[in-house]
Amino acid sequence: LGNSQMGATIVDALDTLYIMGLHDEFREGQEWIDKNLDFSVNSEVSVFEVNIRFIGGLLAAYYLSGQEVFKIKAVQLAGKLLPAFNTPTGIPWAMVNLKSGVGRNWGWASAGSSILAEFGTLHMEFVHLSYLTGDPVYYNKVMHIRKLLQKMDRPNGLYPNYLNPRTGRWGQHHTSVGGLGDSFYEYLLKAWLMSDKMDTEARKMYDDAIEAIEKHLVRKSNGGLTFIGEWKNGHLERKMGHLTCFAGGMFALGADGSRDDKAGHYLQLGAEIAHTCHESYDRTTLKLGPEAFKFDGGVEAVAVRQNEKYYILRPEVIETYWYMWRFTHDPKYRQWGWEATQAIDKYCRVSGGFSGVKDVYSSSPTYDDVQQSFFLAETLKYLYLLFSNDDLLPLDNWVFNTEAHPLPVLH
Ligand code: DMJ
Repeated sequence: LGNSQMGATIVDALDTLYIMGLHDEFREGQEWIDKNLDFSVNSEVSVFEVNIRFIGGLLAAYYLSGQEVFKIKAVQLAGKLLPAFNTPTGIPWAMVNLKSGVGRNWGWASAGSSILAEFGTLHMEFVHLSYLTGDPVYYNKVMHIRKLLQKMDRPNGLYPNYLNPRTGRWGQHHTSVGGLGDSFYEYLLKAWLMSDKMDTEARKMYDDAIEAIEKHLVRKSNGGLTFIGEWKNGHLERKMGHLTCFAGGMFALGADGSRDDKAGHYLQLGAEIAHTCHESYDRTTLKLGPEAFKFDGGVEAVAVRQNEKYYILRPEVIETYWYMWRFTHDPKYRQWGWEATQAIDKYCRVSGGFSGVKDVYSSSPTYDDVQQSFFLAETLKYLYLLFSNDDLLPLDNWVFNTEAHPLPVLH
């Protein structure tokens, strides 16, 4: 999140404080933002991360509390991101310097490509920015991205994770519902929901995308666990990331309104993904899920490589429990959420907060000494909602951005 003091944890946690009724702490955060949050810094930031954590966080805080300062800061910050769209195609750079406006991409991303989950996860926030300011510039930027994607051929109907912003061509043919792809699919569905189901173009793109995903990426393991693998140049890698576990909730959220009235099917698919992800937690020593797990050569829902055994306080599995709870009220989802709560409290709590752990299979785990801002924005919020009544942020009126910041449906 850049090399200057941006206060990510304060901004990301604001709406969680508000929802939990921690109003004194919320006011302290507001005061800090009012006095200290300054975006004219010489810092290179990720357009995607700043959008989902800062703009999403500020917009949600504004909608919940009505305090103008949050709206003003969100709009100021969005203005600083706009130079990232100055590319030959209008597909934004991954990174932008907040002061100079100079953008660039990562060299590792298929020879300097932009990433699907990054440029495809701006829509909700940008639509709200145009709605709040009356300035179409934000809306036009994200609709331009959509139009460009619609015109492109997709190998096997799948969206590759990389797109070159200079040439407008796909990079490496790698498709995933986990990292690099994930929230692009989520935002197609949520664009439709957020528009009060008027944006049928987004719904169609979502339906087309998940049909191809189900055909090519969703499989059942020998032990009967449904998983979502990764597609790499025509080959299916039988590995699923913790990040991919959000898809259980997405399938459930998209069940209503699905093509050919397959609501029951998608709710069932959501339940199967939730079950698989719960197994990935249950098969560890700490009862916390690894970053990635395999379904290969007798291995089922277990991490194989040492560098995939960590848990960094991620929310996706709990997010899926919460959506499944809202749609089914099956008590097992609260039970699973409680198991995760106890494990986090037991193994991740440290004197200054909570920390990620390096190996969920070790009985004496070491800490990574980081409390990710999404722990307060997402993990604790979804847990809180899981044990709250459905009338707290009803899904008919609110759509959560990919960082769990609730934005109102635009009726
Ligand atoms: C969060 O910043 C968001 O949920 C994002 O979509 C994916 N990664 C993290 C949480 O794991």
